Amino acid sequence: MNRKYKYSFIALFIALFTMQTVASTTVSIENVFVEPNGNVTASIMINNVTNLGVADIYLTFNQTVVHVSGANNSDFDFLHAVINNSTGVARIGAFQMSSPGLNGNVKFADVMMNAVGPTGKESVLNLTITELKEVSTPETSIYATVDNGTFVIINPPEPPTTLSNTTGMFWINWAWTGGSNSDFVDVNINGAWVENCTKQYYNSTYSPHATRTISLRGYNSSLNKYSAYVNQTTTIPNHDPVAIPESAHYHNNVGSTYPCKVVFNASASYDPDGSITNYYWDLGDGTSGTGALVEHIYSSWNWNGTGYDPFIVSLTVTDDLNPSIDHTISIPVNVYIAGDANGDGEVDIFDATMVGLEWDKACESGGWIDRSDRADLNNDCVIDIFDAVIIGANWEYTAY
Ligand SMILES: [Ca+2]
Ligand SMILES: [Ca+2]
Ligand SMILES: [Ca+2]
Ligand SMILES: [Ca+2]
Repeated sequence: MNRKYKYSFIALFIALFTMQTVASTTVSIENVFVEPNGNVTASIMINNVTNLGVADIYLTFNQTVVHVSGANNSDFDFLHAVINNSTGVARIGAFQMSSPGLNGNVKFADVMMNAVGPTGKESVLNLTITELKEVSTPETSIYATVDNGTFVIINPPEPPTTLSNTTGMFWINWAWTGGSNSDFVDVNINGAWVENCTKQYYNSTYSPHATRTISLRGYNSSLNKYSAYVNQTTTIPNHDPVAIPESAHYHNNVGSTYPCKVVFNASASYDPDGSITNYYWDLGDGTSGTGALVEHIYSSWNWNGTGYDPFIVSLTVTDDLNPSIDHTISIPVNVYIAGDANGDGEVDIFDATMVGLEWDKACESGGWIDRSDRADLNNDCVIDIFDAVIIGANWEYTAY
């Protein structure tokens, strides 16, 4: 490459490089959104400028939509605006009186505007450059492109509607319908922000019986404005305890002369969202007891003429919240006369046979069936000579 071509190449390279990196000067006004009858300020910017000394710019607008009330906050030493809202023109002039020229991104003016049209209307904010010149002698014009803006009248955001909730034992789910003109809903729980969302629900887990207040408001990003809050307070309700009465002995015998003690056990009962604080047993024969474990000896039986009627034993459990919730479950408990294993109202060979068939069975053996319970006349959880003795001692006794 000879010297001449070499320098031409360098010059071309510098020219291309300069074109790529130095953006042209632009005069722009931002898009603005405003509520009906609202006020807003939009900035006219002169960007990427060098040694700027004078600017004379027309802003034209639809005067049925927007009026201009003034212009201020210029980076220039001097600013003056002539506004005609009946024709929709604002002429704004500015210059540097004594200071050097402005460089970079220059704020020409903040333009204050009022919405005079109805919601949904908009107006182009049209810029026309009459004069844009450097501080120099002679004056040098600056070439610039224009970027117009839009003035839009929109309604403010509305709060969400139809706010409702459902609860489980450990959760609350709120659901709603988003209000109009909202870009998202701002979700707060007990006054603390949790999220901004476009979905129409919020789920969260809480401890049982928790009380939470949800506060929602809509947000419109064009107006940078929130709606009023809509609030709802929810308490997860108390859930019922579960009474579970159990006994190893559903077939019992009168125990006033020959021993037969029943043990009722409520310890499998539970409260799914708390604890059991009280156990009450109605033992069905006019007596009662309290506690998870209750022992009782029946001294009477119900003979209805043809057979025994069971005693109805009721367990009521109470949970730990105030107000508490009770839950009651009843179980039938058979009580026969001493020695009556098969429950036919007579003490005879059939009872002795049943004891014989179940001989040596024990409560924990795994072979403890309904018939074993019947044969265990003294409820000591084993079928042995002491049960046989009770039959012998009551031989031919009847329940009637
Ligand atoms: Ca409960
Ligand atoms: Ca019998
Ligand atoms: Ca028994
Ligand atoms: Ca026994």
